[in-house]
Amino acid sequence: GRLYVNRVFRFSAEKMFDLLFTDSYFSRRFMDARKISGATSSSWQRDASGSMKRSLNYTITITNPLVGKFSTATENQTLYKESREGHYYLVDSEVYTHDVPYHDYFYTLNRYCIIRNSKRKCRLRIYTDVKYKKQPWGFVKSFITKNSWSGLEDYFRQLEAELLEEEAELTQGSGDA
Ligand code: YK8
Repeated sequence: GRLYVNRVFRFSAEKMFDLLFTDSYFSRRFMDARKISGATSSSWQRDASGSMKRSLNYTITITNPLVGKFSTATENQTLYKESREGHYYLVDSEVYTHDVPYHDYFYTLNRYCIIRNSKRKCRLRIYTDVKYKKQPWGFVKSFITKNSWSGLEDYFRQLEAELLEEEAELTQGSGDA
């Protein structure tokens, strides 16, 4: 896998969780910017193992010329019970893109780790891996992996940039920059 984001932000761990994993103004605006439309999400619900789960459905717009312009997608998120509110959040997110070539072979696993640094600082780490449900031919596999990395890199680079902008806006208002 790859580590796409690994950085300290000047807002609390709790704030980071709210921005990324609730129906926040930030996440809605980010989806608009990425042309992700028709999003529906369930609320966080505890499962039998004690972890929290929710799922999202949406339509993504794809810029890769090898693929159709749109695909529906499902994202299943797990907030592990090892998480500690305000201190440490571990979220795994499995993303299935239903309408791309070879969609039945692979999905993407994004692991988000938010760690409290101080009252108003946290570290965000995002680790990504392309997972296979069945083994495709070698050349198909490298094709899928290569095309996934480029799309993911672009996505997380923009997410990091938008978070930095949010940070700038928040610190401006509080006068302790
Ligand atoms: C989530 C991973 C692969 C997929 C795409 C498929 C290439 C198909 C390969 C063929 C288009 C928002 C991606 C990037 C679409 C976007 C997905 C996003 C960014 C040619 C063999 C959607 C995070 C996420 C996870 C997986 C990404 C897809 O929050 O290349």
